[in-house]
Amino acid sequence: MSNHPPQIKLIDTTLREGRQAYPGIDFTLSQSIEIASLLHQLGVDSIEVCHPAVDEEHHMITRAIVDLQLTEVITHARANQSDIDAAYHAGVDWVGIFIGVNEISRATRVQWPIEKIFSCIKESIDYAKSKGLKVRFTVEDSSRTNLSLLLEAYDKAIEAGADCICFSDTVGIIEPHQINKIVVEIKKTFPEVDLEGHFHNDRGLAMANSLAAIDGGINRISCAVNGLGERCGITDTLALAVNLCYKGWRNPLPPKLIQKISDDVALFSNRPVSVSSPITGQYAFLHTAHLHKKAVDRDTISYNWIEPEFIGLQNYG
Ligand code: HCA
Ligand code: CU
Repeated sequence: MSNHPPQIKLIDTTLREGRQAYPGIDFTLSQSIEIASLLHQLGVDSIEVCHPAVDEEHHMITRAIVDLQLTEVITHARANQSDIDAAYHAGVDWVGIFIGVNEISRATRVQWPIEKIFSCIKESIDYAKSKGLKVRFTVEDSSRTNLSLLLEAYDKAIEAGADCICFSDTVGIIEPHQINKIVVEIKKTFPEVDLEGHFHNDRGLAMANSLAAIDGGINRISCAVNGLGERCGITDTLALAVNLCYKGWRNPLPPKLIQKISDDVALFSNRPVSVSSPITGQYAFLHTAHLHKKAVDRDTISYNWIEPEFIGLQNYG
């Protein structure tokens, strides 16, 4: 890696992956607008919203977020024309096209031979590009995909004009040392391309994998407020942003905004944040033992990894 600090883009998918956190979760239009506006104030680089082909509500919310003109908007589409049309009609800048290529995907999802999947990758990206969309191409279940097959799929996508490729740890199975090596390999093969990582938290490793991927050269991380997402969720946008500030890779975040956006998303999703959650948990900077309290009174850094004021907290114990 070069000596320059990495420039990491935060691709917040609270309004797409977060909407999949459990059956029945639903952000209303006004809640979606509120979340998108706060994400913009927080400085995320891209807002991922819905899957417009699903239904009229997804379409309407995507369109409304686009119309706010806050920042780049990306929406989800399967690798077919009608999903891409739905994304296009919602007015987004980017479409995130995803498909799996490994045996598990072929047995349980599309059930096509690999050659047909490859032509589908090419045709769908060609089509999206012909509509003037920017394309992120994700290999679903990248972690359980043999590296040469993964690189072949990315190669087809890049050849067809994909603007970004995405490694997805769909089932949250990869470990930090593994993702680091894979990212190095992908960057060696495609040094110029933007590379995103999407890490699920099933083994509690989403944040560690995100940091290890950044260390390997990835430049975009998919994340969601309060870590919302299917099953155990994905990398938490707020904790990631603070980690990046701590490492000197992002500017400090606007004070108080972190707590506000976390509280709003917790309320709208009906999913309270655990009191011991990093950064946003009520006890993240609380001290109990007498020894700890005394030391913190002398200097807050004695028992904290960062100054609580760094993230705009005034009230802590
Ligand atoms: C999904 C799967 C996905 C896709 C990620 C992406 C995953 O919800 O359909 O498109 O970048 O975890 O692989 O969220
Ligand atoms: Cu996911």
